[in-house]
Amino acid sequence: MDFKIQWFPGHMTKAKRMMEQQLKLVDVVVEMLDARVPRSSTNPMLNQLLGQKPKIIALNKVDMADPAKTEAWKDIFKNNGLPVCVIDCNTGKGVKQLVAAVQKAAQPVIDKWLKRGVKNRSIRVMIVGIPNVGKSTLINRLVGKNKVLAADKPGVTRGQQWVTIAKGLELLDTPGVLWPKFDDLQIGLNLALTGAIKEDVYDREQAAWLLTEKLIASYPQLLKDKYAVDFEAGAPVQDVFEKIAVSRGCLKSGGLLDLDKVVQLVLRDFRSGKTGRVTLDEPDK
Ligand SMILES: Nc1nc2c(ncn2[C@@H]2O[C@H](COP(=O)(O)OP(=O)(O)OP(=O)(O)O)[C@@H](O)[C@H]2O)c(=O)[nH]1
Ligand SMILES: [Mg+2]
Repeated sequence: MDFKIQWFPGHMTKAKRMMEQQLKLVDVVVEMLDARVPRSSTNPMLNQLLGQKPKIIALNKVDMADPAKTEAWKDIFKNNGLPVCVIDCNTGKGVKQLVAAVQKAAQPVIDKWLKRGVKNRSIRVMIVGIPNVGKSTLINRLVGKNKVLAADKPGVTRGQQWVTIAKGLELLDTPGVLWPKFDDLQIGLNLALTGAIKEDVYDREQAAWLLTEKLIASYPQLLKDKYAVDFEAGAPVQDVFEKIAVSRGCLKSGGLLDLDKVVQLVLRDFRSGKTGRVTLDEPDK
């Protein structure tokens, strides 16, 4: 597979440097991952930056992910010794458990302060993750109002912002960070499909094509139900696109099928979870 992304390493380097500086100020780090792509959304540089600092994994957007695979991913993180919380920031499911996990992870630090006679210092938590994963939405959930800006496009949060979420708990919202190079092109594709990368830096047609290939192989029924089409196991993408075009009336003047429209449709439906609950990263690999 050859899926290219036009990249801007300069911007990413700056974000990484900012993250490094802020890390010194915090007690616990929450790495928010997209439950549809838990592997692809893990920052490969983070562990090295963290050193001994406790980290908690928050698998977000579980409402859009495949429930069985989410369970499997949860076990993988647990088996690697990482506390993991499964959350849905749109409804607030799992958010309380995440706060409890943060408090637990911070306990050793609190004990250390107490020994030194420091009593009322707040726990400082930093939330990191790829663009558009839901970091700001989580913070708004925790404070119960729209304290920070959140929207469905990557790159919404620009600067760092501290928010007090409860007595003794302060949270730092950070801009989404990606890394300069993907080890595997599949990672770039998965991040593009789930909305961490702006549409204008990759080939949408190719992305839609590869997504549909995956859906035909792993979630054929979802495609059939969503677009009211039928196809054989392993059907070519071209055929499925044409069937969707017919079913959805995607036509150009003269009655030709408008496959560009199908490309938009397939990508938009997937990104917003309308295709159904899909996990792109297989837990067994
Ligand atoms: N379905 C679903 N959508 C969510 C969930 N959490 C957040 N979102 C949506 O994801 C989009 C991005 O949310 P933000 O909170 O702005 O993401 P962010 O991580 O702060 O993004 P940047 O600031 O760009 O790094 C918004 O449209 C949210 O409504 C969730 O659990 N489920
Ligand atoms: Mg944000």
